[in-house]
Amino acid sequence: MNEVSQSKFLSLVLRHKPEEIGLVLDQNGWASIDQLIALANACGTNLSRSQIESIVENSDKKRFAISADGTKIRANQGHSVDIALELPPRTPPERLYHGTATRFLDSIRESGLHSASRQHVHLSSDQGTAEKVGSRHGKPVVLTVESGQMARDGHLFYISENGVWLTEAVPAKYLN
Ligand code: HQG
Repeated sequence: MNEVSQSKFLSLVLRHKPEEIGLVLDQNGWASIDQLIALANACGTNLSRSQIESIVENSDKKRFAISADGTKIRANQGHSVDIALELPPRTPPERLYHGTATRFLDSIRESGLHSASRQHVHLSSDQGTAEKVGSRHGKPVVLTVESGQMARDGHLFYISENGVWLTEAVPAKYLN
């Protein structure tokens, strides 16, 4: 299995379906690295400590973090499982960007951005990153979010370990 497949495997079990291999995440999304390796290998996905370290280090988006004591790993964002990242609320820049596909625009204009299966709506501080996120879904389009105004109106924003801005939902009136 190459590093990309291993990284996708980590995204699956650390963000969405830990139960698929019997992995247990704690309330903050951390998994024991030893347990992860044992369970992965038991279900036929070869994974070693050094391979995990290499994925964490080389992931283009810095998707995963290893705990300070080196025993645990978690995904920095993107979860659908109900865990608390325990990020402090942060004041966002005046504008943030969300990349999506053109086919979603009508629905987004009507009901705003919702987090779909994930815990948060994901926003980028630059348009280029947002465009890449959108192109995963089809013909990309970048929406501007009036995040400064949202924050003044009481909406909370967080920034993940890897620099992705997160908020619960974006009502349509804050979108351009
Ligand atoms: C869309 C990747 C219709 C939304 C990325 C998006 C990101 C609506 C899709 C992270 C809607 C959900 C997350 C509405 C939102 N009607 N469609 N009202 N509101 N949508 O994958 O933001 O590579 O759950 O626009 O880089 O694309 O996995 O979210 O198109 O950071 O590390 O519903 O995943 O990171 O799609 O991506 P997703 P996303 P990784």
